[in-house]
Amino acid sequence: MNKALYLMIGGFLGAGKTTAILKLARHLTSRGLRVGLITNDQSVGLVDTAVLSNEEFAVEEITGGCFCCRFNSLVEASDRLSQGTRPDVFIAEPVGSCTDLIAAVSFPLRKIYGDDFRVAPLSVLVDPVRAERILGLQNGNSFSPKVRYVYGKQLEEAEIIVLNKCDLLSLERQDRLEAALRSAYPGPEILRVSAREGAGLEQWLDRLATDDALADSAPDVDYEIYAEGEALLGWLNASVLLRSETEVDGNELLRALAARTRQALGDVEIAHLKMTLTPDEDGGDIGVLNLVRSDGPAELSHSLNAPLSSGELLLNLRAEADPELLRRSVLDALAACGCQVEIRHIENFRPAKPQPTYRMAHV
Ligand SMILES: Nc1nc2c(ncn2[C@@H]2O[C@H](COP(=O)(O)OP(=O)(O)OP(=O)(O)O)[C@@H](O)[C@H]2O)c(=O)[nH]1
Ligand SMILES: [Mg+2]
Repeated sequence: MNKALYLMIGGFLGAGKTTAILKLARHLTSRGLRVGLITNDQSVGLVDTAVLSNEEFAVEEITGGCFCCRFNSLVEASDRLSQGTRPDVFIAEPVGSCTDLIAAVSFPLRKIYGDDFRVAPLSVLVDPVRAERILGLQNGNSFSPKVRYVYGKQLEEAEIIVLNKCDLLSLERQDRLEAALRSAYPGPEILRVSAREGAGLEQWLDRLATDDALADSAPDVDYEIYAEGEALLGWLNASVLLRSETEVDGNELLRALAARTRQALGDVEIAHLKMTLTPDEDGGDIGVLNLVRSDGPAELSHSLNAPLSSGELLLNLRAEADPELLRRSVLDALAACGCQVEIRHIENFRPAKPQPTYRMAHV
């Protein structure tokens, strides 16, 4: 029996992992392969799961901690997918504030489950505008040093750096950013893609399908700094029922919620605000809004086709701020949205210190 291919698509919050996974999954399906997707978060109510399930791919989610800290859940999720769809290719999206994936996930998978899976090189996606700011190539809001430590560690352990969203940058800016990345992180190959436009995906997928994981040792990570950096990011997940006497434009509703949340957060740096709105009435329609930095545009990556009178809103917010401020900002925005609001679940917290199930510095 052929081994299943295991792809892990990492990268910081908002880099475009879910978008890329969706596109890769479509490519693989069109090549006649079965795919199984695995999402991950510290808490429940995941926008990513809603987005990926909407396309009817088999999706398992791991909540309550990252892959590293819930390694056995990752393997169980893969088993469940195997029993159902029997995927030829698994694609796993780790939490965007997570690092040390080589030591805590890739190596244990290779060492313990090497007979079941062929583990592909770890791809780390990069949002170019975020990266330009972190590398000092452009001015603009960014994160504090310990959050940037986590960001840097993600790139240091990358086996392939995937410069995503190239549609946003001129060729000149792409060249400058690639040179800066190459100088700071000389090891990995750098690919340029636009997950949204589909550019460069075939080439990336070919690399993933043909190359085995390359690393034989993992970078050192200072878990104290990593834990502090991750905990500087406030986390909020909410699941809300919205109802209105008259039909409303769900796309405008999402835009208004994003605008009010951003305004209430003041000068806090947003890592990712993402929402889905799923109407009760209609099968298959979904609205998805993303905001990946405080001064960035709020983007409807998926628009609703028709107005709605009731639906479920999932809202996930990650920003460098006190989680209580996140909660107040989101509740204020909901209170002003003009709909009846029934909160089914809301949770705000700082991620706990990561404690990996395994940590193998070498394989
Ligand atoms: N312009 C452009 N936008 C993109 C591209 N890929 C993703 N995006 C946008 O980036 C935003 C974030 O995308 P996601 O795929 O949700 O990012 P993510 O890395 O999964 O985010 P987290 O799961 O929160 O870490 C969305 O608005 C996407 O539409 C791209 O190639 N070009
Ligand atoms: Mg995602």
